[in-house]
Amino acid sequence: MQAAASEIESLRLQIAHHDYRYFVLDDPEVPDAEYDRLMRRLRQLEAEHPELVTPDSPTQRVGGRPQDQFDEVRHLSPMLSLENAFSEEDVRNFDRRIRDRLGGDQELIYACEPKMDGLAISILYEDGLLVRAATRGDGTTGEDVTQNVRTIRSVPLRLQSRGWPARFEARGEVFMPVDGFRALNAQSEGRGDKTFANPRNAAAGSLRQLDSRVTASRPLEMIFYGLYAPDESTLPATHSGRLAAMRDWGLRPSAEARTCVGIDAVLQYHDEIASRRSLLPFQIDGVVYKVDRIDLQQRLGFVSRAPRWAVAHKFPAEEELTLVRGVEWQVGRTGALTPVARLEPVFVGGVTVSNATLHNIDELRRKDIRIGDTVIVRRAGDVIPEVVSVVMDRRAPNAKPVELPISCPVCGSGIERGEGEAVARCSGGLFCQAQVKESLRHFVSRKAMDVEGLGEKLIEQLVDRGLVSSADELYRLNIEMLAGLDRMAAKSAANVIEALEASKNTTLERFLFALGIRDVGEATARALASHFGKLAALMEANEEQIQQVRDVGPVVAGHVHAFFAEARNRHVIQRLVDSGICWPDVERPEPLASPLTGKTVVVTGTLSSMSREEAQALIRKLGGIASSSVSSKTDYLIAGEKAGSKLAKAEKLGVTILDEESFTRLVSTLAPEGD
Ligand code: 9MJ
Repeated sequence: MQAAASEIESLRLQIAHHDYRYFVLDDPEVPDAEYDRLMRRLRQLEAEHPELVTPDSPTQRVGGRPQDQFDEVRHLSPMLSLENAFSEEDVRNFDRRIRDRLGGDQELIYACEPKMDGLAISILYEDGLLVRAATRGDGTTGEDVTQNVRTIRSVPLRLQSRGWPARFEARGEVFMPVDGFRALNAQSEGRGDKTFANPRNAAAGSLRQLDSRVTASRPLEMIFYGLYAPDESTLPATHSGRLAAMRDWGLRPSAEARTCVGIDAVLQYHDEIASRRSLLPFQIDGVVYKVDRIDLQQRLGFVSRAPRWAVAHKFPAEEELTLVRGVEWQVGRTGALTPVARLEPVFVGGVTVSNATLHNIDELRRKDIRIGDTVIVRRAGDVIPEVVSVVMDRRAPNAKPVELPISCPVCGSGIERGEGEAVARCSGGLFCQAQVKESLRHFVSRKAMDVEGLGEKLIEQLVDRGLVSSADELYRLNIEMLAGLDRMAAKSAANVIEALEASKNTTLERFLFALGIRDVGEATARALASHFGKLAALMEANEEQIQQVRDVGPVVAGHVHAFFAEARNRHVIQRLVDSGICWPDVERPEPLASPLTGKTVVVTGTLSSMSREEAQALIRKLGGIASSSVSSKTDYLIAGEKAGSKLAKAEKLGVTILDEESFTRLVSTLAPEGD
């Protein structure tokens, strides 16, 4: 019994220490497996000795039965709110005001920290043990959410023993990191449950659970930024000192907290955090500045509930409400129809937004966006604005559902939608002016043929006036044809012609990318160019041969093959080449002469020395064709562990079968070192 008690105590101390290393220092000492082993042992001992279980044991985070309601709690001292500043000027005024009040002309030291966008929580610790946790409520009384806060693993149930006051409240923000929020929503969506509009709502919803087992399943975290003890004299004399003390005790402050001397340094801190805002793993809605010295804080005092010594410098909101005025369909280069919401202009994320992409019809249906709806619009960092969700409470009875058009809004051709595909497409091809314009824009873009000065407006005019309907016709333009267009002086016309001329010297990969073959981005264009070396070789290749290119699967190979099979495309390519477009030969390592040269090889089962993909890459390097299905054309089958139906089929067809050892022996004598 005595032995069990002391082992239990030792395990709890070790676990608390590892929690501290992991959550506070972000520097774990042991692998997860060791931590899990300690927890398992503790659970086992506690099961054998239930009388030794105490509430601060790490096994006791999830409480007993669900509660009926949350009790009211009175905070030891009121929980404060913060005054807001929205501009540099507001912040400078704040600094001037308090310096005037303090009557000195010295620069002040400010403690600066991100303003977490979560829920303010106050936790009462007595003799180092978590005894109570409460929401802010009206500032004086809040709701008792102890059972739920106990489930948050970055909140210690027992403090590291390092000189904390016998009784104090630690204050901070409970929040849900963005990754956890996304995963939670994906899970809910998979189950057909309702999703949360943002991490803040998700954190609030998770803390408001009457069943703490639900809260325990949510990825909540807590960051601490305040301390209140009945006896102030026991606490450090600065805010930054208090954050450091809390960190020592196991209460994690923000890793971004800094002190700044003077308001210029404070504003610099603001800009620095603002520029990293979208990279942080959690959402923040501003930065908070606090006079660092507590004696000065006390001299400054409060106006109603807000301290004079602190201010929240808010970032422009990343989410705002606005109205959907209409939904239009844009036709892309490959005919894909993208619904775009026309919005009542709204200032969000630092810019005025009046359009937002709705991606595709499925997304539009899933979010159930209707014309006339009030929606949440989000713009974070440099990301394209998006409609997050509809505010259903505000839906008007006459809100109009959006339908996929039956014909292309630009050319009137039929709309096609492949089985199981999210994207609907205009079937008009190059008959559709929208597709022509988009493909020309792509053709001349920087990473494609890089024709400087040939912008969207000019392409629009060229197509609308019937001067150009395919890429090859760009190279038949002359100065006279251009000079007649709107806003086209003789000089700029000459520049465009010159840029077109200059673009003729290109590379095969740029040319392939410029053609705008479906699913062929820069990387695939590069892979195709280096694999085939010559345009003619690619144009004559069959699908199986195209699939031999690194990272090209059957779908892309199908698109590439279909593109070159189309007479109109071959014609355009011929004319482009005739107009003088050229590129240097692609340097390509000659495939080694090997027993696999020209042979069709299938890999099946699990290989111990490499993955199946690696084996296929080796086969290609040795001049073989890596195929995925066994047929009478298969020359070799490489069979690893647990080979199944392919092995059986190969045996039946009399295909030569190599085991892993024979295969590795073969390639080790032939494959050059490295890649
Ligand atoms: C947040 N939300 O991150 C305060 N806050 O200080 C920080 N909130 C605060 N400080 C006094 N970092 C009242 C509220």
